[in-house]
Amino acid sequence: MTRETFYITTPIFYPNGKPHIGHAYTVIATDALARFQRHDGKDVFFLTGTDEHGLKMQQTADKEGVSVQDLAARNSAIFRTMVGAIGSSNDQFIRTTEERHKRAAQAIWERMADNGDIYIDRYTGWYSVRQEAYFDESETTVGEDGVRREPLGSPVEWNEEETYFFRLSAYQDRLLELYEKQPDFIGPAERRNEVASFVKSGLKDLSISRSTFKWGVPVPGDDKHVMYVWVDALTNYITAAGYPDTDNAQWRYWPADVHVIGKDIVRFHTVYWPAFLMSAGIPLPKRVYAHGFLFNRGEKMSKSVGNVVDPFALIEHYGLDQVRYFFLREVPFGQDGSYSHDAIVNRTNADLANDLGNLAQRSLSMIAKNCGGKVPERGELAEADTVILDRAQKALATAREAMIRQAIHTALAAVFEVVAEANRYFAGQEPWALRKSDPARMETVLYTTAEVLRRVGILCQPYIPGSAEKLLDLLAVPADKRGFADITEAGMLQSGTPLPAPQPVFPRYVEAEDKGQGV
Ligand code: ME8
Repeated sequence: MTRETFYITTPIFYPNGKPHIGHAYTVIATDALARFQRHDGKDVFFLTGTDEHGLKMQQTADKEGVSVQDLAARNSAIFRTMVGAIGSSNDQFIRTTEERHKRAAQAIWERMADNGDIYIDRYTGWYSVRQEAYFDESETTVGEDGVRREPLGSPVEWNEEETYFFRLSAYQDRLLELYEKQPDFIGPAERRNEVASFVKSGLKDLSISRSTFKWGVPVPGDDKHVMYVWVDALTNYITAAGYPDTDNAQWRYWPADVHVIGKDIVRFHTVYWPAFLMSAGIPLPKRVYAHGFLFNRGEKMSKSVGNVVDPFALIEHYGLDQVRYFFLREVPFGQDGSYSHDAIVNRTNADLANDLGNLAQRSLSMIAKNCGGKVPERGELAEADTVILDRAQKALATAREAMIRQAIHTALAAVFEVVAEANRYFAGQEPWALRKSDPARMETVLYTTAEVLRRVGILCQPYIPGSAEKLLDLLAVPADKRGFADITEAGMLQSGTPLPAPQPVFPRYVEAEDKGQGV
């Protein structure tokens, strides 16, 4: 039987500098979404990578006195290491300087040209190198320092050259129809409204080539020009799916189920990208989801303020699953969020060390001491037992519904509500008191707790994969019995199965002089 496919992407990042926590955040969240669908039995393809062309890359290389190829290779390697360090389960890491990508970008260009949507003309206008985007004069303002800036604050410079244009204006109606007929195409809903009103206000044709520098994919048939970096960048999503070889098995993943992006690049993904695809006759992605921005103690991260957080340092300091858990649980996905040392410590100590960690530690040590280190005997289940077991089962349905609309925090909250409830169950049943009065009942209570932990462990895998694995190992759950499909009666723990010696799963974060006040 062929499994349902699920294709999910992150943006590809500019390797003009080192990765920061904002990049790591996007990858962590996308990884949780990808892992969720894998555990749910889908044939998942998860893509991330680096966007290596464009003027910004060229200018950074010139400033650093290195070749742009070397700059791209050096920083792309750091992004790749960062992606590994945050536990990303991406299936590919694409670089836009790869040969296969040049082929795909030239192929989509040719399809758009064949469709009559590309023409050459003179371009005059304002360009922001930082955004790699053109702005209408009416969108720019001149500051007190005499510098003209675009709405997000980066300087723009006057640009005048002969370029190729894409007939974006011809797609206005089809784009509006897309947002109307497929309301899920853009999430969250407020982003869809912004995009729709932008498109309604009128679309101009888009300049899609540059001839003043060489660092890009050559325009087919005119190598005086390189493609505008966004034409090439967006195409990465189909390159990795095998384009233009659409009879290749890899093409089964296209169209993508969701492009996860930050809110800064919504216009590129929901206006330009679908218009390019419509022009080239390629199916559109099913959804684009824009998350919010992270702020350091409420302040915007910026190199000049000096509060850009290095993801490697954060993981080193707090632990990988602690960092993943914090960002996924604390920040409602789609909204802006803030982080600080205290918030990370409070959240992870309360939920991971106290709630989940203590429950696992207390119940598993009791089992080791009182049940011969084996899964306890399951006697007849009382109502309290079935209630908590059912809750753990129902959390799966809640998580499924939430994850398909990228409400990661809602899914995770549902799992941790079960943990809180299981703590109340454990305290209320007092298995330590039953040890003498009713040992059979004690075994059933410990069995139920262990089975709830098995379900919670399976459900936690997308978010805190390392710790979930540790927990499932402590419960002797076989590696091939950890899918969501195993959260059933049939998958329940078998009484008498030997268990390994219990170990703590989540260390508590303790303030130490030498650890400092953190990152
Ligand atoms: O835009 N908070 O690359 P980029 C949260 N190459 N997320 C943040 C963030 C923050 N403070 N800062 C950055 C590009 N991000 C293009 C994309 S895609 C075909 C081409 C994340 O290196 C967020 O996902 O500037 C944002 O969209 C992305 O990094 C921008 O990365």
